[in-house]
Amino acid sequence: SVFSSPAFAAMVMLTMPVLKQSSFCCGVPVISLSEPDSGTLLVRACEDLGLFKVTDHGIPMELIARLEEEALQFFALPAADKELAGKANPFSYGSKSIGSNGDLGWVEYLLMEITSKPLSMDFLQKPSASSFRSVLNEYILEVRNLACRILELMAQGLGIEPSDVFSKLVMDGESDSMLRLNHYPPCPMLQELNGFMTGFGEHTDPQIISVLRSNNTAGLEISLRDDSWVPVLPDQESFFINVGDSLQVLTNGRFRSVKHRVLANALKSRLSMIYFGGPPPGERLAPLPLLMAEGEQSQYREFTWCEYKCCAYKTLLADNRLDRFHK
Ligand code: GA4
Repeated sequence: SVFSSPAFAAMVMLTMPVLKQSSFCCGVPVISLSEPDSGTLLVRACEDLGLFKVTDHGIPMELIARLEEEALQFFALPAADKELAGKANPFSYGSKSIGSNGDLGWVEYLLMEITSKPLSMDFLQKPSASSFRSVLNEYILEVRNLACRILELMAQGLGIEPSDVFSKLVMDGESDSMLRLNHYPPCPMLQELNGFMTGFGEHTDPQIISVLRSNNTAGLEISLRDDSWVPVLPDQESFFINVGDSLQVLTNGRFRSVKHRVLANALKSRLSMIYFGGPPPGERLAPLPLLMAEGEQSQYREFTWCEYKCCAYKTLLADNRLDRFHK
C-alpha cells in the first residue's frame, strides 16, 4: 500500500515533529540533566507518573557515600543513644511511629528542618557528631541546588516565565524544607510470613518537590492511575524526583502528586535520604495564571502553605490531603 512505500515514509519523517522519548527503566522515565530537551521530558514525566529518575545530576558520589556512611553509623548506635537525638515531634529521631496520629512502619528515621542556617539540632552539636553535621550541611546545599535546577527546567519545559517561578519558592530564605534519612532494617520474619510488611505506608508528599536517593535495596513503589503498585528499581547513582501536592496545585492538577510507599525487605537494609522542598509558610498556593487556559477555573480553593501543612499533619499517611481543598 501507499503507507509502506519508502516515499511515504520519507514524507512522514520530514513533516512530523520528532518527539523525543525519554528512556524508561521498568516504567519509570529516566532523564539526563545534560540532555538539551530535559525540560520537555521532565514535564511529560510529571504529567504522566509524577515521578522520574534523574541522571547526570552533578552531585558528587563521594559526598553521597559519605552521608550514607555517617547515616548508617548513626542508625547502628544503641537504641538509647538514638533516642537521645530526640523524639520525633516532628523533628529528630523516630522509630516505627510516623507522624503523630498512629501510623506505624518498619522504619527508623531522622527528620531535620532546613532553614537558611546550618542544622542546629542538639545532638549534632556534640564534637563526636561534627563530621555527620558537616556532611549533612554540605548535602543539603547540593540537593537544594539540584531541586532548584529541576524546578527551573520544569518552568522552561512548560514555557512559562520567569524560569524561577517554582524554584524561588524552595530557594527562599524562609522556605519550609526538610531532610529525612530513613533506615529500613531487614525484616527476617517476612520470609516465613510469605507476605509483605509496610516500611513506610502509602502517601503523597505535601511539599513542592521531593528528591530521593537510596542505596541499592528495593522497596519503593508507586501507584499508577489504575491503583496498581509498581516497584521502582533502586539505583544508588541516580536521584528519584517526585511531584508533591503543592506542585500539583500550582499546575492546577496538570502535574501529579504521586502516591508511593516503601515495603520492607527480608534480608537487606534500605537507606534513603529525601529532601522535601517546600514553600515559605505564608506562601499562597494557587494555580499559576500563566498555566491556565482561557476560562479554566482553579480546581482548588486558595490556601497558604502553613494552612495546608497544619491540616496535613493532622491526617493519617494514607489520607488524601488535597481533597478538603478541592472546590
Ligand atoms: C510525608 C512526607 C514527609 O516524609 C513528611 C511526612 C510527615 C511526618 O513524617 O511527620 C507526615 C506525612 C509526611 C504526611 C501526613 C502526616 C505528616 C506524617 C503524617 C502522618 C515529613 C511530610 O512533610 O509529610
